[in-house]
Amino acid sequence: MSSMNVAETHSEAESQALTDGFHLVIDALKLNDINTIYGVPGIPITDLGRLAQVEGMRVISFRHEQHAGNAASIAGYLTQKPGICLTVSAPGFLNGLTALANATTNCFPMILISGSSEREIVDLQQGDYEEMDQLAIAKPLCKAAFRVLHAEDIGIGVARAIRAAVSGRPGGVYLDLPAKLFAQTMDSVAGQNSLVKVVDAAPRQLPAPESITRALNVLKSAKKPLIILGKGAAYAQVDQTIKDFVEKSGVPYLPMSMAKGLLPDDHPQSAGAARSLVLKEADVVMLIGARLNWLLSHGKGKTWGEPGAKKFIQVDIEPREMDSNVWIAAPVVGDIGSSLLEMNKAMGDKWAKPPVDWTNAIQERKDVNLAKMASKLMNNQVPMDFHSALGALRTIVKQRPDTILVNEGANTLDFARSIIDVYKPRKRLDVGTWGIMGIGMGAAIAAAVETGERVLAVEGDSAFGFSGMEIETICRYNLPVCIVVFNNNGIYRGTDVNPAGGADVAPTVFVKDSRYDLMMQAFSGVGAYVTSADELTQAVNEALDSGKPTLVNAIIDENAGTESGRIGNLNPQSVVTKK
Ligand code: ADP
Ligand code: TZD
Ligand code: MG
Repeated sequence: MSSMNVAETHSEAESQALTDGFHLVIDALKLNDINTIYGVPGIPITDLGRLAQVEGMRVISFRHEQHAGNAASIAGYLTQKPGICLTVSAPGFLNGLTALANATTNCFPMILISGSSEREIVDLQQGDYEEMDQLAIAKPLCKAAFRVLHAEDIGIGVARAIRAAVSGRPGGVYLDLPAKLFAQTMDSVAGQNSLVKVVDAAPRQLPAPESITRALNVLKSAKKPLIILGKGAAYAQVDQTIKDFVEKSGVPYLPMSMAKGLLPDDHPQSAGAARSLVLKEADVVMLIGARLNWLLSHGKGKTWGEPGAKKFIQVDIEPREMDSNVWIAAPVVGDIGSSLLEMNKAMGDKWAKPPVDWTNAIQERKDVNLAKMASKLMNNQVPMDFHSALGALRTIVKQRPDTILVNEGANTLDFARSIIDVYKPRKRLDVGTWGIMGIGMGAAIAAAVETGERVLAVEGDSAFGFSGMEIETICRYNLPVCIVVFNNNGIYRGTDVNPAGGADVAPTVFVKDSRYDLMMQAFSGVGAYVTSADELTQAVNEALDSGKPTLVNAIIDENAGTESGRIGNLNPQSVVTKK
């Protein structure tokens, strides 16, 4: 009888097998093919990271949450699955929040999952460990924010977060998981049944047929048409459809910085090297996954020539983007894949190419500008200027078109954007819509982790500093990242002096000749110090051959840069005359 009892108790325990909040979060993510977490451990999520590793997830642990968040957002951009950033309460959450807001601004899908303190204490403001009403603070800074209080709701909470992040215009989502949730238990079968595998998380959005006809009529009427491709077009991963459309139409196109490579930058229809001409002169401009924000001077003003002389066509998934800055004559609201597919069909095989006057004028301008640039690129002077250093990197990227280029800084950004050609889609990651410094190492890490490709991060010395400590993360995971720091001793240039003549240096100036290469060596990475284009070429090629974490400290003439790179015009002028 006693043995009988033992057996019964045993089977009862089996049928009562339990799961908990930790496991349900991990199972919910894995069920939706999310297999990587970027984060920083601590109370209450340390065990979540450990258990995620046990369950076969890749957990990339950073030195600061902002960079983990930037990595998650770039993972989202590259894969169309929301990147996951995992943070601790209040301060960790706030560190991640910048990245969440930046992701939302850039239309990148990510989910910031943050542990939080006890609701009862937080809501009475009784001073809990890392107390903060995180949900309320996140809400205005992201696309959607949710909190899960009960283990049986984890599946639904994760599903809602995924849908909110990737459907329609993608963006950042906040998921608040209070400490108590993780230890809550429930029957494991019921737990598994509570999970949701999201079906069709980002449904196609078919454009209205009349919007397609309207758009093509406007395009057909153009004498000087122009297409502008934005990073929404790169995100959409419909590369062939876009190429077909651009080539069928014969219309010159301009890629926004992260759309470079959707068609190779040396494509005959690229108007990249005649940017000011085409923006000013075009009579019909078709925007595909690009917004008329500050990066395009809001579609008006001097850049755009004669006021009211242009008609705009805009293809975007977000209806409210239309008319946000100027009148859109032909809005096409739909996903880019479906919209361009319809247009390709409707254009047939006899679509008339744009007038040759227009395409010839563009070609002439391109030839002049490219010749002007070419003469500056090839020289081996010491110290390097931006052109000689970038000329070397331009050649390397041409030889290695699969390399993912990460780029931030002011002059370092602006020069690299126009000098380094990109040959394949989603191979250029940069400061995005905000022009934010600090995306560098997070983007580089995510690019390496998500694609397995070599990564070349071209960084201003100031830009690098924002996320520089993550080189330890790069070394720890042995990622094939080569960082080139454009060391010009400061922000924009290294020559400013304190106008008051005091002991402090000017606000834009750093320690002269800083040895960023030695930082890398401190973590057993490869550090190189180079002063000429030839040395730079050699160091970067070695890094990309070996795949070893490398930092190349590239000495750039400290006089070479200009204030704010190419956006100095955005600096307000002081109206108070100095005494
Ligand atoms: P850029 O900075 O390169 O000009 P933006 O970030 O300003 O690009 O614009 C990207 C646009 O692409 C956003 O308006 C977004 O709504 C849109 N978008 C993103 N994904 C898609 C998609 N799959 N289909 C259509 N539009 C999209
Ligand atoms: N802080 C953040 C988060 N983003 C910013 N864009 C800035 C500050 C302001 N800023 C720029 O816009 S560029 C830049 C800063 C600090 C650095 C430029 O210096 P650099 O590049 O060394 O990176 P160059 O090549 O010297 O111009
Ligand atoms: Mg600098």
